[in-house]
Amino acid sequence: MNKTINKLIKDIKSLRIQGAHAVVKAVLQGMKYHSRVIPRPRDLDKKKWLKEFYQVADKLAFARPTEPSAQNALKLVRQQLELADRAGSENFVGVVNDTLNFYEELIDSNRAKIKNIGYKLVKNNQNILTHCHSSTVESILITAKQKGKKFQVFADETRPLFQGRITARNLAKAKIKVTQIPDSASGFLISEYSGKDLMIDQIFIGADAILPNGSVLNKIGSYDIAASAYLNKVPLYIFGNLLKYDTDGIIEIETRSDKEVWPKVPKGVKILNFAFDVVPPKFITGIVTEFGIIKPKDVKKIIKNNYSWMQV
Ligand code: RUB
Repeated sequence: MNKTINKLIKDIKSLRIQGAHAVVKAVLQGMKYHSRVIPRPRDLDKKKWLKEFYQVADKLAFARPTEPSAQNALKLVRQQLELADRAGSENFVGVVNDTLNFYEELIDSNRAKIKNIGYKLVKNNQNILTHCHSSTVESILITAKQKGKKFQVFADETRPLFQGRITARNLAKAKIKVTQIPDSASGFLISEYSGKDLMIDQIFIGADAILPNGSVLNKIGSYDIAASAYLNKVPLYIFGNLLKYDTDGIIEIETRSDKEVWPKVPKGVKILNFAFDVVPPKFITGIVTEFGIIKPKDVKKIIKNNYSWMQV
């Protein structure tokens, strides 16, 4: 495989590129680049070109298995290539690039819509808890700050790879009052036992995958936070565009290397290192999407009305 693509896949797998948004953007760049470096279909047999393209495109789209947004991009490209092929076109490179540019513009415009809707949820003097590093949540909080809202954020560390530090650092840079807490402190802060000053008013987390039944996959630890939120009647909002929809609802939850948890694990100790977990619909107050703040039960219908191509 080409060196550039190899490096890209390595960066995605190692989390040098992390978060669904950054991952899908990198995958789109990789697919476009690859379509340009394989010899043109007229020099190569068309079938051979497609085979070469899909071999690498698949690897890119599934570099993180729990990222349907990247996989949906490939689905759309596949549909467009099939149409072009049937119409006798040889301009496969053009089709790949146009389709992925369209998809990328959709991601960007969805993000702008979510930002506009989302920052209004932030109220003055609130304590907001977030988990891991979601660039979508981060953009909401920064926008709220820019709009003059006064609030503070508690960001958990997110072991084992500490993506919560990225969040804390970026929010501090944006002059948002931010406190980093160990993951094990989240439940306590969500509960009333933490006291009036510390108790969390709202929880904002991102999404990697949104399933047909309205449940959401996000960084491991989301379930615990969501369950505490439900128990204490603290609103939990998920921020994510519906291109993260997983049509099958049986998406694989990525498990990662033992070494991330304990580099020199003693003999006889087993490690279990899930990258993500599932937040069930009943724990979710609302999913902030490009189509507004929706209820989990409405996800499927909204996909059918707006992104019907996903289900083909
Ligand atoms: C990151 C994570 C983020 C979502 C959404 O996990 O769970 O909450 O990907 O991110 P990891 P975004 O660090 O394992 O990639 O809002 O940027 O799409």
